[in-house]
Amino acid sequence: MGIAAIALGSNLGERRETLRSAVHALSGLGHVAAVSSLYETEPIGGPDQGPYLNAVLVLETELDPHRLLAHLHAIEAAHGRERRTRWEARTLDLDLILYDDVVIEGEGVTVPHPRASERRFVLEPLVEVMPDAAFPDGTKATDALAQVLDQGLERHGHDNWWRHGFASRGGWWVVGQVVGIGAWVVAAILDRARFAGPASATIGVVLFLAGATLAWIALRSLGRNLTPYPEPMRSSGLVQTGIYARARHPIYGSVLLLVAGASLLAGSALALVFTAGLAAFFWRKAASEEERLMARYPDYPAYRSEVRWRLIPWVL
Ligand code: A4P
Ligand code: MG
Repeated sequence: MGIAAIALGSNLGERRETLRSAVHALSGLGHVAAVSSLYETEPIGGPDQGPYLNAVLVLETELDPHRLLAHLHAIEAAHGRERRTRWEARTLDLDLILYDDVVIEGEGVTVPHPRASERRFVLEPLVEVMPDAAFPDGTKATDALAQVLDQGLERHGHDNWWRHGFASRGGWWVVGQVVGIGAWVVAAILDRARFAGPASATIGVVLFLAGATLAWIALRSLGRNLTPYPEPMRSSGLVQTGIYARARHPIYGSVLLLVAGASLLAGSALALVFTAGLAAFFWRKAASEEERLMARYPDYPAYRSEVRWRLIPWVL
């Protein structure tokens, strides 16, 4: 278990919301031991750009520094980070400042972050959450901070700015799902204009059984990782095997097959229309989920390009 200090910065877009979402994503990488206040800071270096919001987070994690940095890049990418010019404006920058008292000067990873000790926007929040922080050469963060107090910075009140609730876990998608399925049930029960026939009944049975089978297989593969929220469970790993090697969101696919089959069995055209609505809904919900999965798992983009079916293997 390592203790990492991670600096967060944003000066493009909805800065506060981006940083809050980043803290949420980081909480999936271990235990968040502390989060500093937000600081409004003058940009240092780079082209002309707007002021930053900065903060520092302390993470207890099982990930080693290389792996952790790969996750930080994945979270940056999921928040729209583009890299063109060095030190340019960015939606989200996540820098690994310290990792225990490890020193790395390797390909792609430098720890401690080489410029951390010259920057008030890193040192001030760092000292807030780790008052005894020191660099491996023995320099105390408080001493380094005393040298850079001329850099412009203003602390926002500490108002638990990073706390995330129902909405940031994707709670409204769950509400939409309950309402959508409820509307389908009402449509299937109340529809007066019924149709019937052996062909539609047969197709209905086939779809329903296919849906039940897919649900059974997918639930067995997913096990305890199942959650109604788009946000993946904190403890869960990325499931890529079994039916998940054929479709990325087979449980949504199974629900669609079940409701399509049941609509045909009920002989309700209205229920079929609602089934189409549910298909569009699950398509979008799965996309929202994938943004979160990409922030959590650096391997997700490769998994997504390998497994092309989103909801139902070989169909959708
Ligand atoms: N890299 C190697 N080690 C690390 C590490 N410990 N943490 C690599 C983070 N990244 C590390 O980073 C450049 C390369 O460093 C990457 O390939 C990464 O794998 P980057 O994030 O692509 O680019 P960057 O952020 O523009 O570069 P850098 O050198 O991290 O910039 P800085 O020094 O972080 O400066 N002013 C204010 N007020 N607030 C800010 O937050 N940020 C910067 C960025 C400039 N001015 C600022 C702020
Ligand atoms: Mg950076």
